[in-house]
Amino acid sequence: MRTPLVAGNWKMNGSATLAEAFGHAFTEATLPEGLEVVICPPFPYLEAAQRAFDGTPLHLGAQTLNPLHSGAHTGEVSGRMLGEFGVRYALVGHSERRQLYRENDEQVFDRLLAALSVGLTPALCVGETLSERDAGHTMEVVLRQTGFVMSRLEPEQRQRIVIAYEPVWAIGTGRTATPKQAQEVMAAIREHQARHDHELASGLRLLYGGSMNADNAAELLAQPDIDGGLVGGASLKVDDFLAICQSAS
Ligand code: G2H
Repeated sequence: MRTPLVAGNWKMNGSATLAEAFGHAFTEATLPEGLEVVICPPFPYLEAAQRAFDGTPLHLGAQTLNPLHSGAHTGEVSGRMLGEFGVRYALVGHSERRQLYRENDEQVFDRLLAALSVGLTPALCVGETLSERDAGHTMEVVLRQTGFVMSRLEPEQRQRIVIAYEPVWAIGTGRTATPKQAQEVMAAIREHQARHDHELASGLRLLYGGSMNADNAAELLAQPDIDGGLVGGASLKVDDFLAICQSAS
């Protein structure tokens, strides 16, 4: 049995006040049994969020981390520092990091390793662009991105990661992958891993991300290979995010 997970990625949005609102709402909320819920706020709000989420089912995640523990890297934040704020998860390889900050597969892998080394659960984001989909290269791109990381990890490390499939054309566009499209790619990711390690593949948590909202979440989350969601825009509204969490079971 895979533990379902819904993670909110605030990106460069939100506030300490929003973190407090989430804390209040989730103190009272009834969630599906066993569901893990994570919020990834911008770094400056981590402390406020840690305080606000205390005693609630909400866990903290980071949107990125530096591959190193410390050093002369102006503007960067290490996994060890994140751990001091109770952070448990870290996104790596989000398409915005790959596109806007030129992160390549090697750099994504280094960040993921850094997360594992300090006990954080990395959520590896993968996904194809619209032109790659139109050219029929979806599977090739997604399996290359996942394979690059998985093939370099020890078996024990592979069990500690989560993979988020986020088609780039569905991110922040309001254009969601259909449940069938998402399921198809996510089943392929699992099948590909199963060729190497069946047990690992059946325990691997796969999240869908890309314009998930309160209206489309239930159908997406009902797909057999979708174990949760990575939610951007809709994670900035308490009621919408709560509704998405409640539709996961
Ligand atoms: C994909 C997702 C969250 P949104 O980036 O990672 O964002 O739900 O706004 O498409």
